[in-house]
Amino acid sequence: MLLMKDVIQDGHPTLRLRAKEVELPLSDEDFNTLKDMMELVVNSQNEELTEKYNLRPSVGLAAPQINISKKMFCIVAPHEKTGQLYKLAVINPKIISFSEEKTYLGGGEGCLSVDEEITGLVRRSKRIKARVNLVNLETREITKAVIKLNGFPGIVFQHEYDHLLGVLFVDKMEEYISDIEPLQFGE
Ligand code: UDB
Ligand code: ZN
Repeated sequence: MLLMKDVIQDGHPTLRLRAKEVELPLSDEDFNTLKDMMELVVNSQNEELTEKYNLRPSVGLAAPQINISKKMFCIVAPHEKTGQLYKLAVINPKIISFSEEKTYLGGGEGCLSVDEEITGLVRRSKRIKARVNLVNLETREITKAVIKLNGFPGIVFQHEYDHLLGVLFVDKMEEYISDIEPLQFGE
């Protein structure tokens, strides 16, 4: 079982690498890694388990954050408008379009790989379109798809995608943003 101690921190060189493509068909090792990553994120949203294991309530995790420099991540994030939960295990994603229109998380972004006290405002595209391989973690099935995301799941996707490029939110954060509207939760 993965724990927060397995999540490497800013300063570790792996976080700055460009992650490598995952070879398909998926190896048992890579499948198990992705499954373990999803387990950590899901567990981190369970109040009992966050207390028991001292987890930070998380909405996504990329493989480089557990010191595996491969293009994989998982997301478990609610849409701020509909409440719909976006649960994705993704391999070899490629964002093929970023909307011109930008937004940012009003409360700022943090990162499991950055000191808990540090948050910052990060400009993100309002909508993205990505080519992905989606992994069904129950059946091990892989589906190629083109997905469109907006709102909070779109922001999480862009944040995790940046990890695969060796980019952290601290590289992009701005002190003030006043030319675009923030994305707000629960309104
Ligand atoms: C997170 N959680 O998991 F606005 F329902 C962050 C941490 C670093 C604070 C744990 C988070 O943003 N939760 C959240 C925010 C909301 C509404 C809500 C839950 N990450 C994941 C990460 O570091 N992945 O690499 C950081 C997020 C910042 C923006 C997107 C990902
Ligand atoms: Zn992060």
